[in-house]
Amino acid sequence: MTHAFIPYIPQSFSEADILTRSRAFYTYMDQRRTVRDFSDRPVSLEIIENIIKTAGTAPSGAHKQPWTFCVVQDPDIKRQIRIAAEEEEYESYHGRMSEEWLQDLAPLGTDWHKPFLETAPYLIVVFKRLYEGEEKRKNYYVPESVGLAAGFLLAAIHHAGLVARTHTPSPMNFLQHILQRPDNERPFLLIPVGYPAEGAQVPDLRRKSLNETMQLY
Ligand code: IYR
Repeated sequence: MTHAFIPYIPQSFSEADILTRSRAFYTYMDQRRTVRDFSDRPVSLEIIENIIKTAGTAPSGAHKQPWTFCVVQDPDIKRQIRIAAEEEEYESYHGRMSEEWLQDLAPLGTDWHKPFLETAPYLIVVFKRLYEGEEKRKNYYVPESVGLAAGFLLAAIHHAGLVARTHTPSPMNFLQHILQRPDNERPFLLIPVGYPAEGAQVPDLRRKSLNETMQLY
């Protein structure tokens, strides 16, 4: 069975406009920052729904769309997640992470405390889906697909005017249990979303230059 094929309706910008748009989008995306201090200011659910719909426009292996976005707004569930994440993170920062890893993280000032898991109005927990249905139909390129969707999600959050961070408690199977997810799902990323706290600070990072990241052949 093939899909019905329909004409692709191309965008029709002039070349000059394409150049301007590419510059403007870069400048806008370059302002995105991982923010670790959140305000508890509420955000309407419709905004989160639009952001997740945007994430769902990402390409995926065989168009299987192997992702589930769990949106947590319930304070009790957020608290359970914070407690479990901090337990794991405490262990990670006190022995599970190598000296080299801790040294690499030191400039960012992170530690095992994760208050944003309760402060942010929403936690989006991204799950990857390994297979589908009773017959366990396979999904393909799952980490690539879900990684792309998570990238679209972060871009949509920034575009909407909100902030996020990617949190990767390790191990993070507690998310599977707290959110009672089925066997075919595995936690992929935990992304708190909201407004930045007043006076929130970010490290003064420098991004690699084009010379360092692009090779022209
Ligand atoms: N998962 C921990 C540690 C951590 C690891 C990396 I790599 C980071 O870029 C930042 C943090 C945490 O979320 O704090």
